[in-house]
Amino acid sequence: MMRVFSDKAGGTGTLGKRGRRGMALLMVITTIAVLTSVVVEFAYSTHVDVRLAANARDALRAQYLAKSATNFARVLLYVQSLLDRSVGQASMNFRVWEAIPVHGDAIRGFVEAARGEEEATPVGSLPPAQLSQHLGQLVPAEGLQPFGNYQGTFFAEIEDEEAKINLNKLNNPGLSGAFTAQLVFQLISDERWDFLFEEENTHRERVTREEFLIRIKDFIDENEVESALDLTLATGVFADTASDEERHYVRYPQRYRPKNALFDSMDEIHLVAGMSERLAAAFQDRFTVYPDINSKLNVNTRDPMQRLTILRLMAREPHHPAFENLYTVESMLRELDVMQASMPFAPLTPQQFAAVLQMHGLEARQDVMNTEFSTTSQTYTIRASGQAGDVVQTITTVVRLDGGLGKVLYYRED
Ligand SMILES: [Ca+2]
Repeated sequence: MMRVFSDKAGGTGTLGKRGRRGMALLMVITTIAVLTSVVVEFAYSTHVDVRLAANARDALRAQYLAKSATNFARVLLYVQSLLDRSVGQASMNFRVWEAIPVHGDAIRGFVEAARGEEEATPVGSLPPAQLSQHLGQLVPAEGLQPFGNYQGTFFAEIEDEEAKINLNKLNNPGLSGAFTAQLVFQLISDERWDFLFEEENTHRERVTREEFLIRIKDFIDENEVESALDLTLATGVFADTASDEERHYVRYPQRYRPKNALFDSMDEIHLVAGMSERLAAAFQDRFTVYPDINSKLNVNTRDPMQRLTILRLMAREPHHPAFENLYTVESMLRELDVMQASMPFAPLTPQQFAAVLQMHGLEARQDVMNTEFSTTSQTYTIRASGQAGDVVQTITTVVRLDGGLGKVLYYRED
């Protein structure tokens, strides 16, 4: 290379030497620039790789922390089922899953207290655990983190599914089906929901409150004709008509048919004709499809709107003027709060709701008192979260208690 340059520089006499030096400097600078960009690129991609690996590690940790939270919650619900089975002794009526929080810090504190303070080891102070020498051999115990030592945190919320209105019960032809239809209608008839029944969904459809009930019933019932609704009847509020229920589904861009079987998950609610995202979102916390079709509505809900719905449906006159009087309604709800506060983790009973009605001069229906309402539940949703570093993983599990840790009806990792 030098020869090439010297050949070129040869004719320029005294300037040749300086020209060669300048050229060499230029080459050195160029080389350094190229090398710098390569090194920076390498450092950057290494940094990204490290971050990716750390993220993957945290995601895995968070996932297992969320699984731990789910398992803790399931144990708690198992304890609840043992307590529920010994009902009869009033003293055993205790909502243990409401009293004990599933929270990583609380559990860690408990574990450390049980182990004794002098043994408490700060997280990360131990060397990493050894691996087993050969596949299938036990991992040596020394160096392992003791139980309760982990990085990150977890917690779980438990929801009582049987305190929500079971939409699958609309398919029940007897008193229970009629009662469920009245419950749903009562809940959605509040005027604050007017806008949901006035706006169009993405298919430019609009449904009335009655149509909303009919579409849900037709989606799950076995037959293929549209139903008519008469909420004044005590049983059989839905009657068959001559028109075809499928006509509401065939005009969709992706045609499908009503399921004609009970809902298996709340996600299926979105498939019902005329449903909008906002309509589904407004009621998804108050409706359920998971409990047994014969299970009763648990009166133990913290939702004032749901409590008012129960009071109304329990009253002999659901449209009594007392329910339109804001002062009376607030007084009834406050009375329930007082009862709840006097025994925080004991379940409220249908009889207590009836007593509140009586205090306000209303009479309770005796026919539904024990056939439609209950104080215990078998079906629960566990919303568990695990957090490690910046990563949060959540797991939603619906379990129905069966004497053991329960049967999983729905499972979803996000
Ligand atoms: Ca049907």
